[in-house]
This record gives sequence, C-alpha cells and structure tokens, in this order.
Amino acid sequence: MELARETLVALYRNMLLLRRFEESVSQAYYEGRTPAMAHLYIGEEAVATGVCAHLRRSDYVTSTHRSHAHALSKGVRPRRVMAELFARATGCSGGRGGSMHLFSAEDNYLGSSGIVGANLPIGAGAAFSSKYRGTDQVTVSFFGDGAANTGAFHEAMNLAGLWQLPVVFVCENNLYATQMSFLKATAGQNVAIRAQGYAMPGAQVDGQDVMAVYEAAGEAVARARSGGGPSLLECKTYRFGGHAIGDPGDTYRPPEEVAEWKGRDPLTLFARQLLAAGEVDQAALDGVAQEIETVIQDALDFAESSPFPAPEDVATKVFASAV
Ligand SMILES: Cc1ncc(C[n+]2csc(CCOP(=O)(O)OP(=O)(O)O)c2C)c(N)n1
Ligand SMILES: [Mg+2]
Repeated sequence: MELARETLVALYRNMLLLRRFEESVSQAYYEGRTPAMAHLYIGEEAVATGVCAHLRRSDYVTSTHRSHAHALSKGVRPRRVMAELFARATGCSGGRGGSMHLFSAEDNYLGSSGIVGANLPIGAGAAFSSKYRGTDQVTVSFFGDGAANTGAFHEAMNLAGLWQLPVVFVCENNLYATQMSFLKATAGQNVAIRAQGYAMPGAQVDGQDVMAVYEAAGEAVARARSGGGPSLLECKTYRFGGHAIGDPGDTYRPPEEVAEWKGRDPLTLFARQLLAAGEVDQAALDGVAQEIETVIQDALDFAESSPFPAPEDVATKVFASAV
C-alpha cells in the first residue's frame, strides 16, 4: 500500500506517543506520584494507531479497561488523559473516573469501561443512533480476547449484524485475559470466524504491523461509512508487561513466548520498515521523539499542577441533565 510520507510519520508519531505516555504513567505510579492503577498498552500500539487513523472527530469509540491508547488515538488531548490518571479536576472525566473511566464527549470518545465486554453493546447503540439519524458516522468498539467470550459480545454482534450497523468491532487478541490463556479459554481459538454467524465480514491481521492494521481497518471503516454494515477485525498482538501495573506478567507466560513477541515490537518494526524504504531518515525519527517528549512533559506538568476536584463538588457530574 502506497501512503504519503506525512501519513507514515503520523502513524509512527502516534505509536510513540502511546508508548511514551504509558512509560510515563508507569514511572509516575512506581514513584508514588499517582494513585492510577492502570492497565498498560505497551506492545499493542499498532492496533489503536492503525484503526483510529481512519476516524474523524465525529466518529465514536468505545473502549475497555486498557484504554489510554484508545482515548489518545481518538484525539483526547494527552493533558486531559494524564490529568485524569492523576485524579485532577482538569482530567477528561473531571478527576472522578481514573484510568478505567475515561470519557470525552467533545471527542465522541464514549468511554472506557471496567466491565469486560460492556462497551460492545454501547458501540452497537452508538452505531444504531448514527444510522437512525442518517449520518455517516462510524463507531469503533475495541475489546479483548477475554471479552470475546462474554455474552455482551454476542448480543452486540447479533444486533449489529441484524440491523447492519456502521460499527467496527476490533478485537485486541493479546492471548491472555488476566492470567488465562486465550488458547485454553476459547472454543475454536479464532475470534474473527465468529463474524460469519452474525452476517458480517471478519478478518485476522498481524497486530504488530501498523500498516497491516491500517489497511484492514481502512476497509472496514470505509464499509461502515458507506452503508455496507459492520465488520469484525481480530488483531493478533501481545502486551509486553503484566495485566496491570503491579503484575510482572511472568508467572503465567512462558519466557520464550514473551521474548518472541518483544522481538516483534511494533515501533521497532515500523521504524525499520520506514528507514529501509527510505521514507524517513534517523534524524526525522529522532525529531519525532523530541516532539513527543515535549508533549509528555507538558501533560505531566499540567496534570501535576492541576487541582484535585473540590470536596463540595462531589455530588456534581453524577447525573446528566435532561434536555
Ligand atoms: C464482566 C467482568 N468480568 C471480569 C472482570 C475482571 N477482569 C478485568 S480485566 C479482565 C481480563 C480481560 O481480558 P481481555 O478481554 O482479553 O482484555 P486484556 O486485559 O487482555 O486487554 C478480567 C477478567 C471484569 N472487569 N468484568
Ligand atoms: Mg486479552
């Protein structure tokens, strides 16, 4: 696939933003600067990046407990996500949500959910709303391999297929749901194939290859936008760390497996590909890295200098006001 240099650099920049964001969150946590118990996305950056690159601000995203990357890739500003993780009033959920409850109405980021699978029917609902209103908005709902075995997944897939809703279900199959291996927990050991039962196309893609994800997601998003209905995309990926901060992730995963996947770091693979194709030189990649350091430092400074929510505001933002 031929892509403009600008697009290629944008993909690289976003992946690096996600990586450096998560590394900074981890460091802040271990230094006791934030209470944010968080599920990190390191290793999976090509998925959110390749998918969200096709989305417009007016499109919707629903996400999971591992959601910083989805919010950032959808365009929620790093300052607002970071401040939320530091429980500050300037955070995207007013400091009340934290890592698993990011939300940004202004970005049509319809939220992270700590309830595994629960964001999938919300995604189907958002897509129903777009179809009902006659807009060309697309909804993307991210979920894990564990979520693929919940009832909510099947209910959402059924309605999306039945009503041919403009939604793309993106499975981030990182081979584990907490400590449970996908291979031990999943009938058929294949998520994409389930699309057949729900009247939609399904595809599997290498989730470490941002170009492969970009291409497959591009087809699915275009199909949804043009009235062609839903799709299921299964991205084969791996979290390099444990399930959440505090879990080293090495008691239930064979060391050779971890090493093999770390050898397929999406950032390294893409940088190598760009350099080999002569699309960019090392100086350009270093320039992007500098740019991202500034963004991350700015987000950290903003978060750490922001106030906590005022105690007297505790009862606000609980209910939406009726129109
Ligand atoms: C309904 C529900 N059941 C169980 C849990 C506990 N839990 C939190 S994350 C998780 C694993 C999710 O695995 P997966 O969907 O593969 O996502 P990943 O963490 O790998 O990104 C579980 C079981 C939960 N939060 N919600
Ligand atoms: Mg998983």
